Amino acid sequence: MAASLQDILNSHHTGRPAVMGVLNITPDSFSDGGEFFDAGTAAEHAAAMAREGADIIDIGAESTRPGSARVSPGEQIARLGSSVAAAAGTGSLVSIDTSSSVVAACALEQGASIINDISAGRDDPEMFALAAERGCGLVLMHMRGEPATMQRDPDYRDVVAEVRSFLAQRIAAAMAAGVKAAQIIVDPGIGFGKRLEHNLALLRGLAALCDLGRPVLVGASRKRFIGELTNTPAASARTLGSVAAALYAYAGGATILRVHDVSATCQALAVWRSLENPAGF
Ligand code: HH2
Repeated sequence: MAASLQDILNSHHTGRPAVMGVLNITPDSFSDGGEFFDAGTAAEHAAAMAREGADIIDIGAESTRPGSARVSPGEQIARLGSSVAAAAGTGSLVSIDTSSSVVAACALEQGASIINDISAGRDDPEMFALAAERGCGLVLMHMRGEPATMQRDPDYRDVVAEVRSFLAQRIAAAMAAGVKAAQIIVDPGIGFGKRLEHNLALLRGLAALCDLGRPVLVGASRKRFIGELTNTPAASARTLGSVAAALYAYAGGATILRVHDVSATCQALAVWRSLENPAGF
C-alpha cells in the first residue's frame, strides 16, 4: 500500500523506505527530457509509476540540470496543466519540484502534499510562509550556486560537514518562518554543485545528515556520477547503477529515494528488506 504523508515524515523512525518517482514535464531534462511533455503522456506515466509502487510522484516543470535556464512561474504552471491532479488521482502522494511559491501554491490546490524546493527556500521568500500555512511536507535540498553555474569547479574542504551545516541552517530558517520540524525532509543534493568525489563522500556520509533528526531524501538516479563511474554516457542506460546507489543510500539511512526506474528500485528494496528482516519471513 502506498505510504501516507505521515508515514513519509516518520520514515526515519520506522525505516520504511518511500520511493519517489520522477515525472519531468520539461523539454530538456537530462534524464528523460521531452518524453512526458504532453498532458496525456504525463498522466499515463504517473499512473504507471503508481502501479509500479511509487509512494510519491515528484512533478517538475523546470529542468535543473547543470547549465539549464530558469522557467518563469507562469510557464511552469502552463506546463503542469492538470498533471498534478491526474497524479494525485492515482493514489500516490504528489510532490511539486519547484522553487516558486506561486507554482507550489497552485500544485497544492491541485492535490500535491509535498513541496520539493531545491533552493531550500532561498529563491522565493514566500516559500516557507506557504509551507507553514499549508502544513505540507517540505524538502530542503543542498545546492552550491545555481543550476546555471553550479558545476563550475565546485570545491569543499569537508563536503559532508558543509552540507550538514547548510541543511541545519535552512531547517532553522524554515522553522523561524513558522514551518514545523515535523514537516521537513532534508536532501544532500547529489549532483548539484558537486564533483564525483563529493557525491561519493555524501553517499558514504549520510549518517551525519540523518543526525539532523529528519528523514533524508537521496536523488542519485541516472545522474552523471553514475555515468562517470561506469562509462555510461546515456542517462537512460544508468538503471542498474541507479538501483545500486538507491540501495546503498537506503542502507546508509536515507528513507526517501527519488528515482526514474520505480519498478526496478521497488524490486531491489523488497529483496533487500526481506534479507535484512529475517523476523518477517
Ligand atoms: N534532482 C533533480 C531534480 N530535483 N530534487 C531533489 N529533492 N533531489 C534531487 O536530487 C533532485 C531534485 C535532477 O534530476 P531530474 O529531475 O531527473 O532532471 P532535471 O533537473 O534535468 O529535470
